[in-house]
Amino acid sequence: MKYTNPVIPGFNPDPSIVRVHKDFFLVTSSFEYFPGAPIYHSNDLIQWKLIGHALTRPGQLQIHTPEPGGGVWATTIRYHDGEFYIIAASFQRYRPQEDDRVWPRGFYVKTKDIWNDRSWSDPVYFGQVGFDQDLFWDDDGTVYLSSTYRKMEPTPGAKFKDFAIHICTIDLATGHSTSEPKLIRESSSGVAEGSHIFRRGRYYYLFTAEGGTESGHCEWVSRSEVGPFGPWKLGPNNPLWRNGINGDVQNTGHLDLVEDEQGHWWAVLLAVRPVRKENGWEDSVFGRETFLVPVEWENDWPVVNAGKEITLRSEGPGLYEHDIPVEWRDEFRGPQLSLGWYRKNTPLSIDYSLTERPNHLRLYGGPYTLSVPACPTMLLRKQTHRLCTWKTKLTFHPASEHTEAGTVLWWNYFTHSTLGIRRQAEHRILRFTPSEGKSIEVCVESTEDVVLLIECGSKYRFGYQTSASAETLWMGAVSNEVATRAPPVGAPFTGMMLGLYAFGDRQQCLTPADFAYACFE
Ligand code: 6LW
Repeated sequence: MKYTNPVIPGFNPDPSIVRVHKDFFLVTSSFEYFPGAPIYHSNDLIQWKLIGHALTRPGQLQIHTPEPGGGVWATTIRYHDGEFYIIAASFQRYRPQEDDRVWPRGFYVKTKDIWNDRSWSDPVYFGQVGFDQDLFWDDDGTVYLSSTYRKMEPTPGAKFKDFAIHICTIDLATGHSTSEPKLIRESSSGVAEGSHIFRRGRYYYLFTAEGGTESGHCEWVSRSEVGPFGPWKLGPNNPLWRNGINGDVQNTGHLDLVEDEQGHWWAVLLAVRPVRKENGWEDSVFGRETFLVPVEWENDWPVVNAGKEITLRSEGPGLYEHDIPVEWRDEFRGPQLSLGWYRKNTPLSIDYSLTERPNHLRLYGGPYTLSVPACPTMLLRKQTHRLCTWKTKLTFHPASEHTEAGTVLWWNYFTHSTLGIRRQAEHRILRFTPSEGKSIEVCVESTEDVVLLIECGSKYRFGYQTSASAETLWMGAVSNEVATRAPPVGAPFTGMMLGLYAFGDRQQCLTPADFAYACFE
């Protein structure tokens, strides 16, 4: 039956999935955002609901001045013996050329109660460096850790990174290695990563994401009759499928597998939805999203999506059409912030309240502007639909000229556009600051609240309403191309977010910013 991809729209890359009875749980990478490792739940693989995060405490995740694309990479979720495990690595910097010897060590957190955010353990770090880690429990109880890092002896003349899959056994309680790491997969593309190991019948399977996460992205499979150390034999049809650079779905790869209760197999994977423009392709504003495709087995080899290119309309047994509504609204009825709001970085202090002014989100702007690598007072949500309007209503009466509060279109700390209220001498002004080009100001003398809007589509248009003008007054726009500029350092691994902020420049904002609601329409 037909269904629509992506099944989890908005920036949700590197999906990993597990089933426990009738419940599917899926985790995606969160990069520089906090809380980390979002967990989604579904009973039918089509309707997914965010149920919490595995990394909610500063004791589990310290991200302070990351480059864009730093933070939590490729999470894996597994279930063993009544406990859920989420495995991750956290990068402060993204510099593929940097010294491998100081790469992060991956870690796992675990819980018996996946429905309770707070129940996840402190991290247990692995004994070796790497990223895209996977844990595999063999029938005899041995636990294998596979991870990606650069080969100790790179191929002479290799152009690219020589990212390769290494495996060792570990002591689960301590994370310590109990065997020498063995290289089990390197790719002629120079990049093998995102390993996942499974057992099905008499074979072990090793899935690897290859060719890098951009246009060369693809997925390979090997199998072994002996065990996770190999020998591994490559499948007859690698890569398992290939999406070109001319379709509505591109850069596909990094898959994880699950079997449903009826015995059907499925893969979740990442892909991007670029937008066709007259003279070529525009980058995706969403970043890399979570797609779902059926898997069949032929001669004990997996056939993903019948070996065909992955499209926005897909077909699979038992699935159905479901439109994910664009409408979403938060009226800050407290006392807890609802799920799906993210901070950039691990916050250093609690700088908001949902109780001080009832039915409002009150932000006490901290001393960092949005353009520095540190943690600003800013709450963000992922853009999931191309055509939508983001809207909020703000009360803010700044006493200082060095403070501002408003709404933001957020790509990273180099590229973001804001519409915010400031003070300029005796005037209260609204300033639109596009990520490139000159800012524009208007006076909003009245003491009233201001409604701020960002209309999303083929460009992002910024406007406002006051009670003096119920009509929207548009202040300017940024093109999608400008809004998604690649950062000068780091990597464009994330997707567009929209949010609320308040800041002082090197000083705290002494008057609070109160938001009455935030919504997508
Ligand atoms: C992910 C790795 C990758 O960990 O991108 O290019 C990283 N490679 O597989 C972030 O998604």
